[in-house]
Amino acid sequence: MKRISVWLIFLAAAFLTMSEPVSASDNLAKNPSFEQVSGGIPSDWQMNAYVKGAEATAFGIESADSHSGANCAVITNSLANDSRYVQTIPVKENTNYKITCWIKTDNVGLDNKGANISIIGNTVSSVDFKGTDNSWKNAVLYVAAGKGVSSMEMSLGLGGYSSMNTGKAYFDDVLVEETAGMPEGAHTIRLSGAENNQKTEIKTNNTNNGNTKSNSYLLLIFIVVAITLIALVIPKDKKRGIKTGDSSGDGIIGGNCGRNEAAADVINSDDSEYIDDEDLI
Ligand SMILES: [Ca+2]
Repeated sequence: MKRISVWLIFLAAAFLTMSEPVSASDNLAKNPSFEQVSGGIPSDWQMNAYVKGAEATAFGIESADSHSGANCAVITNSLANDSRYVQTIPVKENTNYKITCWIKTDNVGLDNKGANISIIGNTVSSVDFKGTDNSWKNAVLYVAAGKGVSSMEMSLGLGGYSSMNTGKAYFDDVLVEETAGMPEGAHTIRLSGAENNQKTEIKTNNTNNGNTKSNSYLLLIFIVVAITLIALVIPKDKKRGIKTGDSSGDGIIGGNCGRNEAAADVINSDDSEYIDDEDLI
């Protein structure tokens, strides 16, 4: 029984170790705190604006007073514009997601759409922040991914469709995670229909999830088989020890004779059990 206990502890520890990375990757956003920067631009984020050109909008990274870490992302609309950072997020169909982001604003126009979270192709957004507010505020947007939806184009923007705006907006610490339910009255977007965009990326992501699940199933099967084998082998060892001791005195650990006996047990376990019982009588 001692050996079984040791094996069970070892296998349980191995299972827990393999399971841990799944819960560690809950945030689906890449570079969510804008700490990875390449050429002054945050990695893994795309930038676009309705009015093109640096005279209309400047994108960049600032290090003073970020919400966390060294950096936050900034959009400055010198001319009225609908401008944004965009990242493609792979999603599973019929699954709900919660997106949150910390935002602050500087001299954003009060009459049009302020700084917000949205999904490209939808006019609904999170609450939008305007005016000048040096304290970080949390914006929240829920997304219900319906049947056939495999990705969403998440946007952190200043201004919106037919509601272009001026001013400066700061973004930091984006969190995209699956959620079980969506609160009544929350800002919510419902995505539906098959989307063909980002097929390759989604496929890779789904495959990874599949592999993780397959690994867990394989490990469970391995544990069950291992426990069964241990449970079968230990009683046989005990019986063999009694039998061998009665007839030859060789013991369980022996030469070819011992191995042949073990092989016979495997080939015809029913007969072996019968003979063992007779011997014991
Ligand atoms: Ca940061």
